[in-house]
Amino acid sequence: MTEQVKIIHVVGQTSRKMQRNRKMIHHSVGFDPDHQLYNKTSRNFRVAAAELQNIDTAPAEIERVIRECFVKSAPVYIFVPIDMVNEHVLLSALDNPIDLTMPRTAAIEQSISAAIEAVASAIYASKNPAVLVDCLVQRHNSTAETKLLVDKLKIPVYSTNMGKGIVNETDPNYIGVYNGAISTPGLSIAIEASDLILVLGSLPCDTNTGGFSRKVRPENVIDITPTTVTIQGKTTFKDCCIKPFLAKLATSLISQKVPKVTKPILPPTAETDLETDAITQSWIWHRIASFLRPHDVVFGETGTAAFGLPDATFPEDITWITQTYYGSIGYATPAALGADLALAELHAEKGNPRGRTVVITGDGSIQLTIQELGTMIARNARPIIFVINNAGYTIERAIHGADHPYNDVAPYNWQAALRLFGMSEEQTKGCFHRVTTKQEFEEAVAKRSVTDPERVQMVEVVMDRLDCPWRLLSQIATRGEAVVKEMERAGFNVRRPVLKN
Ligand SMILES: Cc1ncc(C[n+]2csc(CCOP(=O)(O)OP(=O)(O)O)c2C)c(N)n1
Ligand SMILES: [Mg+2]
Repeated sequence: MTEQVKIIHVVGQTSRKMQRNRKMIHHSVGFDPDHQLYNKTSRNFRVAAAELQNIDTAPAEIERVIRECFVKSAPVYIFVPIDMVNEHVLLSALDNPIDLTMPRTAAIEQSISAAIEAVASAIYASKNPAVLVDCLVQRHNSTAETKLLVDKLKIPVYSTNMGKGIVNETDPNYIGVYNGAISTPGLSIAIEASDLILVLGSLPCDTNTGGFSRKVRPENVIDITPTTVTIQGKTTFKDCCIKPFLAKLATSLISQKVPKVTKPILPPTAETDLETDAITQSWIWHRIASFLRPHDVVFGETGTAAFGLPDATFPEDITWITQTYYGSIGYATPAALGADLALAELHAEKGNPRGRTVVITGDGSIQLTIQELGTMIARNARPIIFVINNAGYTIERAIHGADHPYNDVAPYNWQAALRLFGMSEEQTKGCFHRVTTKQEFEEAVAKRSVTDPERVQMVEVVMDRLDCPWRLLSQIATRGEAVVKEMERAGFNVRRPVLKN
């Protein structure tokens, strides 16, 4: 729900008779158990549910919630009592594919047309407009439409931490990541000077807005959400589905009327730590960027990775998956399994490019879901997993208790992990790489087994326990001076964000 991701959760239940009789079947809660308790509990975490109690309506109910899942881009549930699986339905129910297109009524068309007219007039009347692209564009399947729009506009384009990879970051109009006061030098000044910002698919949580430090006035914004368009803080058009809206906007704009904007020239972002052999946070994200290739699916796990990777300029056509709003550690590893199986399937069945799945996770996060390595190995998935071994919860050390033992994690033997989860001794040799210096990192990522993997690759990257990306420390610093002092006492080198009122 929080991240607006499509999930179809199929939940088995006790038989309808047991439900009626409130039998004390194992896994129920309490005496006289309500067998719908878990169903009821999930109400705030879904947009639709099919409670399959009646076989006559079950096929239509399943189709209804699958459609809801796609149209609303959010989780749905299908509850299947165990006795329902023996019921029969007509095979013809499968004849017609489920309609996953966005609703198109006359009222919606009218709203979209009126919104397009208003957006176009605002753009034509502006002097130095810009575009800010955020992750809900991708979650609502509107990446292609966004690309069409920015190609047409040819004005400066920015992304957010979570919205990276949607537009081409190597395009001359792409400026960088806007994260409020926690942006690279000059960047926030450049975008905040725009008299009109088209904000697409915004997810305005703290970790995606530099702790709410964006200085953008509503009267300078056209806010295009998955379902509404608001013009400069005044008029809101409802029922504007983002996908058809952006597609139509891109085709209806008249290029000659869009103002020509001089691209802001920003100071180069200097890399630091070049003199040390050690692998540092300021070095690794740029280096990982040059490892990436078009069509890769890249996961930045919550931790230093999610805050470091926004420094990387991606090649074209990267799918960037991170979830720093909900921020549940352990997400990246099983999600990467799903992504890699999907990439293989889409390649085999539709001829899509077989991109690679690249995961950058932490030694803490991966411990929550490491068993999925077993599924990866068993199913011949082949993600490249970079495990940042910094001896614990480094992000949490920066937040509080740098030396407290609750931020330590059990030091695993990562090489043995692949073996434990089912890879043969022989294969493990070509699939595990432990790197402690920049040189070793370079050697590992130059190997063909890593660049073009045939099975799971694990690169254990050893880094200092107190090394953090500047963006993370600045993010934490938005919480106030006392927090900065605590970080500095612990030895962190904090780049203070300038928080204007
Ligand atoms: C399920 C869950 N538990 C706890 C947290 C709090 N938390 C956020 S990041 C983090 C530590 C991540 O450590 P690691 O993966 O090693 O990344 P590092 O910062 O060290 O690179 C923790 C415990 C969370 N976000 N989600
Ligand atoms: Mg760690």
